[in-house]
Amino acid sequence: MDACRFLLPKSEAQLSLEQNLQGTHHVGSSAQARSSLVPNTQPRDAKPRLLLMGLRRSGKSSIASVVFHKMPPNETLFLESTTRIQKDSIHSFMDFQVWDFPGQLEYLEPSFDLEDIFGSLGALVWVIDAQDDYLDSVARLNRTILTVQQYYPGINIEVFIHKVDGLSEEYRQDTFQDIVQRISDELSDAGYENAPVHYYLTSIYDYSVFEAFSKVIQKLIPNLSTLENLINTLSNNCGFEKTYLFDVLSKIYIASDTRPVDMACYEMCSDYIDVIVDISELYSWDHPLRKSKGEQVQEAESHVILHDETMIHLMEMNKYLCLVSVIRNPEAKEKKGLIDMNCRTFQDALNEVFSRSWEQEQIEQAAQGET
Ligand SMILES: Nc1nc2c(ncn2[C@@H]2O[C@H](COP(=O)(O)OP(=O)(O)OP(=O)(O)O)[C@@H](O)[C@H]2O)c(=O)[nH]1
Ligand SMILES: [Mg+2]
Repeated sequence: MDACRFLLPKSEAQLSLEQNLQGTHHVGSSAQARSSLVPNTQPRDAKPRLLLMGLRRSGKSSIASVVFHKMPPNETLFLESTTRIQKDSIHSFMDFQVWDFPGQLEYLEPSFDLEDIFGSLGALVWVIDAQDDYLDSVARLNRTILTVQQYYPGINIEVFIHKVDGLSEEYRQDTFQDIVQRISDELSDAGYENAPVHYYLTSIYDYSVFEAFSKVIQKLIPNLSTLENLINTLSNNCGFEKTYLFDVLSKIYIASDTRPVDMACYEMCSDYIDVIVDISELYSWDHPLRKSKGEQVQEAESHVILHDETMIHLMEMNKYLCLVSVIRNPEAKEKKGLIDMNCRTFQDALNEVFSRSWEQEQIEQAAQGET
């Protein structure tokens, strides 16, 4: 394994990876300094909101804890039932909020203000326990969709058919088909054809919940197609088989090239981030006698060559994001310098995309202020 860079004295970038690891920038740390490259001009309440809803014990809090708080899946067994809405502010490449609802909350009753709950553009993530009887959950989801759609047609509805780890492959597919059918039938009976509802098979015991959340978050990123175009150009020029742009802490990928996602590839890249974060934790501490041998690169960078000559290449892009690529070309190790250079060019373009959207928001806000 070629991880020699991580034996060098600590660079600023390694420090930021550590900070990410310690979770200092994540939930509830609004005082944390932000990278100047990441837009932060939205008013607090304009952050996109993800609502986690579903019946009791369907797995909502477990999903939020595993994805955003790095809780090991087994420990979710000890989570208590949620009694009030849990609001998490996530500060990352894009600020957003995750609201975890108590299963028993009757939010459609007139005493609840729909504007308060659904008013901020985002996604409604409905969690269905696939190991349990799901008819009630489907009925309640349909009622929610029909109510919400009248007032907020722009909201994305994402259905997590959850806890599928306990189901056989065949039963999983049958359950999936059955749920999709029931929801679309009921909605079209109510006169609502082609509802924008998307379905995912998920479990906290594998990567499926990260993959599903990645898809949910990607729909909220305004520059997604620009990011995908940039990644496609990079991948084609460097012969990458698959490239992901990851949020380091949650390991959600915010964009990838447009080739089909291969789960094994995603798992490999996601695990590699853990390896690098662990290694930088071990070796990047300050040593009073250690002196830098020369100029240090700003961002953490590493690659590893596996037994079948596949190369995994990782480069930190900014405080929150890193680019991980899989290259199945034995010649790649001779062209490492070229790969690094192309990734740096991509990094410049990426940061320009973010700074541009930041400028755009400032212009929009100034225009709003004038009117
Ligand atoms: N097998 C399996 N169990 C899961 C999964 N996700 C959650 N669970 C279990 O489901 C149980 C309920 O999880 P919670 O996250 O507390 O459910 P909730 O939807 O937040 O429940 P309320 O707060 O009561 O609405 C816990 O024992 C979890 O360990 C999963 O993917 N697979
Ligand atoms: Mg809960």
